[in-house]
Amino acid sequence: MSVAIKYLVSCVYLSACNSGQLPVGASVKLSPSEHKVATVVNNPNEPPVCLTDENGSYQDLPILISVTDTSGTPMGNAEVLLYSDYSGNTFTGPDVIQIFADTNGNGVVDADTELVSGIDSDAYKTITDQYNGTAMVFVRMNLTCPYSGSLKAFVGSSVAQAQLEVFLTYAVGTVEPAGKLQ
Ligand SMILES: [Ca+2]
Repeated sequence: MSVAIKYLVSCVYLSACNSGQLPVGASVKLSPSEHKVATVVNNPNEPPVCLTDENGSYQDLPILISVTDTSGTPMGNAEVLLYSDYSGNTFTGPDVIQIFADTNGNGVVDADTELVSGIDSDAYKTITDQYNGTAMVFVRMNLTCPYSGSLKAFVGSSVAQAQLEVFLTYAVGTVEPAGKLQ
């Protein structure tokens, strides 16, 4: 049996011969690449603290991951590694940014079963769709305190970041303190 035929036969059994074999020059992109949210301070004398319990507020943001080859063609079956700042598995303080995988495909976060950035979570890996070269995750941004962090995606030697920020604004009629709260 020739080498070529052996390769074809093994492909039949493995079904995804190109998975994990990225050509040099694969490129990853995150959309949106930036998201900033204002949180209102009603009493400037009480700096906000991060609330991660049921009293906290949050926003869920879908982020599209796209992988292309050197000619810009969508690349399917590419493995993407995802990390976030201030998550349970990357930070010792309150996990104000959480990554969720919509594993049941209903288009929204199911917090009890879809968290992939918890304190015990391994680094999250996802695979791009074989036809359009994309994948999607949700980030849950806690809105109770200010921070600036990012979601980072790695594919081979390519890195993309989505900047995620919550900043303070002061309610009308309040006097902004002289020092910056952040
Ligand atoms: Ca879901």
